[in-house]
Order: sequence, then C-alpha cells, then structure tokens
Amino acid sequence: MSVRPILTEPNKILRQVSRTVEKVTLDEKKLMDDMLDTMYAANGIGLAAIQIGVPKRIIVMDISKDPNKKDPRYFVNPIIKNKDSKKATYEEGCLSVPNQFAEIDRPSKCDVEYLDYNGNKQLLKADGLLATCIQHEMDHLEGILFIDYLSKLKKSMILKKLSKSKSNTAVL
Ligand code: GNR
Ligand code: NI
Repeated sequence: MSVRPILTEPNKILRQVSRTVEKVTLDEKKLMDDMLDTMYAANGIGLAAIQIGVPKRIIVMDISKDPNKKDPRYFVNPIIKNKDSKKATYEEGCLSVPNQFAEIDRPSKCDVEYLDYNGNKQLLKADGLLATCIQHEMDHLEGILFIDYLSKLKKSMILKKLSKSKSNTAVL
C-alpha cells in the first residue's frame, strides 16, 4: 500500500486510452490498493489508474462524506449500459487539474456494468454525485478531462493558471 504521485495536465499520458484488464490478479489488487491510498491522501472522491500513470481500465471511488466511515468502491472495465436523457450539473474538480473547478452537465443517472475487486461482475444503478463521479472517471479511461467540455476561452484560462502554478512550484 503506497501513495503514488498524481500526473497533472498538461501530460500526454493523461490523454492515453486505457487498456481493458484481462483478469483481476494480485497486480491489479495491489494497484487498486495504491490508488485508494493515493486518492485518500489527495482528498479526492475518485481516481482512475491513468492518473498515476497506469493505462488500465481501473477506477476507485469513495463518495462518503464522513472520513471515519470509509466506503471504497472499485471498478474494473466499467461499461455504461444506460444513461438518463435528463442532465445534472455539478461543480467538478480533478486531481489532475489541481485547484480548478467548473460546472459540467452530464446524464443525471446511469447504469454501469463492471468487475469488482474480486473480479466478479456487478451492475450499479447510479444517480447524484455517484453518477457524475463515475462518468468523470470513465472519461479518464478515454483520455478525456472535464476541461475538454468547456469553451475554448474557459479551457485556455484554466490551462494558463495551471502552467503558472507549475512554474511557481518549480522555483520553490
Ligand atoms: O475529487 C474529485 N472530486 C470530484 C468532484 C466533482 C466531480 C468529479 C470529481 S472527481 C475528483 C477526483 C478526480 O480527479 N478523479 O478523476
Ligand atoms: Ni479527474
């Protein structure tokens, strides 16, 4: 179990399409453990493997508000089976786009088929923050970031702020 560095935009690795996992082996379980440690350490509610540089279709999430009541969820090879035509708007952030937030519209509900930590097939009917978060994470598997949904102007403003904060940390 260890906390790994999180890649931040701009980074070409974040734009890779992640590969399907053939089988949930000990390697994948160790990766999921590290991802959960990394996500909790960064105070995130979700993390895709590509955010720590591993191009596998694996996501971890914990949307519980109470830090004392952990509710980790693991998704391997998730597929969206059904999306609600109704949209919901959430203020999104991303550990790979640090300290930047924007309102994003996504289907308010979705059904997701996936393999769990033990490699067993599951179906989740998600709504609310859970639905938003799983869709945000599944975008990472395709190399998509939430800023890609913004206007050119808003996106370029965020990228400019990111490059400024990156060059500041290089000086410190
Ligand atoms: O920690 C996170 N919070 C969040 C808030 C609203 C919508 C999506 C998210 S996911 C994000 C962690 C992250 O970057 N996952 O990829
Ligand atoms: Ni993200």
